[in-house]
Amino acid sequence: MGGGGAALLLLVMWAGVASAAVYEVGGTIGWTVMGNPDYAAWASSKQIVIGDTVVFTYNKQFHNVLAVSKADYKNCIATKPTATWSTGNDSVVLNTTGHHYFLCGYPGHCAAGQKVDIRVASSAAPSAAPSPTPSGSKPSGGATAAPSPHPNAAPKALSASSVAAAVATSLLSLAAAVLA
Ligand SMILES: [Cu+2]
Repeated sequence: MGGGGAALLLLVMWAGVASAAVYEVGGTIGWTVMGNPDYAAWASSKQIVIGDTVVFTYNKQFHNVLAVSKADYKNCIATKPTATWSTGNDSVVLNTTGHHYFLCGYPGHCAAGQKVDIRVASSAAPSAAPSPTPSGSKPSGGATAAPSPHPNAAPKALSASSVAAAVATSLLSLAAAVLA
């Protein structure tokens, strides 16, 4: 049982490392001009690597997302984007390394700061492994901490035979303990 729990834990950890990360542009503020969002600070706080996704969340009545060149990013030129998104909830997968420049095409928004320069690295730096161990997580190694992997076993009423089997099993383990 303990071995199974450990294997499950390893599988979960492996999945967490292997899957690409998803980042909400601007964090909880989202993609906007309200509240003086600092997208440069947001971008520099993230370590975005190839294959990761950034999500732009905004009111599509007032904003959109344009991918632009470095020069157009600098000068807030929205007339020749290389790509455009306008659903209000746009996921952009970053499949190439280097800088990815985005801005809002609505008049004045880019100039007001609604622009972001996202730098995509080829892989995470070795010193910064993506392991945000949340405080209050389970103590290491313990079958007791893991939730039961058999949720459908719980509601089943104990039949006489299963009780007998359980009794027999505990007797066996008691005998084993005594004999050991
Ligand atoms: Cu806008």
